Amino acid sequence: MSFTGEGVWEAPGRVNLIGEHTDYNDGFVMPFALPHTTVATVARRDDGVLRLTSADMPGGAVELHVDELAPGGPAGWTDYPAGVVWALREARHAISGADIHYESTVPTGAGLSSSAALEVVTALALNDLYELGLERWRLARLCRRAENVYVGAPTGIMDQTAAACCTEGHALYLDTRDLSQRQIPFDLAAHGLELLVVDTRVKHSHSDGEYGKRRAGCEAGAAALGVEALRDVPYEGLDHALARLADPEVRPLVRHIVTENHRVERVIAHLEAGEVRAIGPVLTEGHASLRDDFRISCPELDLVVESSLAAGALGARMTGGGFGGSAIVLTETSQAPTVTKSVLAAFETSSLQPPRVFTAIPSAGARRLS
Ligand code: GAF
Repeated sequence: MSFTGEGVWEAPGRVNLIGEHTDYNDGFVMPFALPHTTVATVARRDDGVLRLTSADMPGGAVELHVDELAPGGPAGWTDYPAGVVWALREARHAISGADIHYESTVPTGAGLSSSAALEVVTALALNDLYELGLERWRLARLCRRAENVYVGAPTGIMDQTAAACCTEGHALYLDTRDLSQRQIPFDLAAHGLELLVVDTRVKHSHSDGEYGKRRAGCEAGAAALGVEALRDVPYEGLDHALARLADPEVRPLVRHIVTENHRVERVIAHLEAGEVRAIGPVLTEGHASLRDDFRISCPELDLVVESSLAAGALGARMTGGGFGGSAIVLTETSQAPTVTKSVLAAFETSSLQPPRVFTAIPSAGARRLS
């Protein structure tokens, strides 16, 4: 640490329980925050300098001038906080500089939204220090703009909203069209259940371009069907909609989005009825749809799903953007060691590096610590 900040803030990583790739289709998502967080120690500056350091990144301090920030700058971890400052200033908030030091326990490259944690902790700290008075959903929107325009990643708004708005013991049901939200109680331990996160520790190199292609395919589907977004295709009208789509590449993308939105609603209904075990098969169905229709799984993620189900897990699916990263596994707490052993053994048999397995505890969203 090279300075004493005016305050300390943190923002979490997330897993998504259900609702994958629906967020850029105006659809529904259901993430919850992990206890893993990015902590930022922050002090204001009035000389126009943004000085960034990280305990986790080599290379020492990076100094940028806030009035020179522009999309297309140097690629690297500092793009995320710099993008947030750029987005705040673009929205006419007078940020005149800051010293920020980061330390993070959010695994990077694991599909657990370490970049959104970095963005949101920066936005929240500057919101407080500069007394901007922006609501959390607005901060999430600015962070998404930083990611889309400054960083250049065409993501939706799920991850930033999860980091900004999740609350302890809940999953966040978010309608990504109007950003309305509901906190859904999600206390698996009280039901004798556990949700494991299995980080495969692989990231397939084509992931970035493929995300954009899926997004473009969904937009082509919406245009062909004459709707604003695929969210507007009703589940009951899916067969009719599919019959109207000429492009065989687009059809399965549309089927995934429409069925996935329906799966979010089914999961909510089960949770609200106290039928927590019943969400397992819905999660597994979601994985099959991501694997076969959206085609963003990979052998390692499929192996987690197959080996955990074979050992008695109630449901399993990949989570996040895909092509590597993490899967989630719902299991009876009593079965968790057997399920974990089965997954580890399957990876060993396939000569893959051992995945990292931990229990997901629904945790707090971004907050000021001191
Ligand atoms: C990534 C993106 F950042 C999110 O916006 C979302 O689309 C997700 O992939 C897939 O559901 O995490």
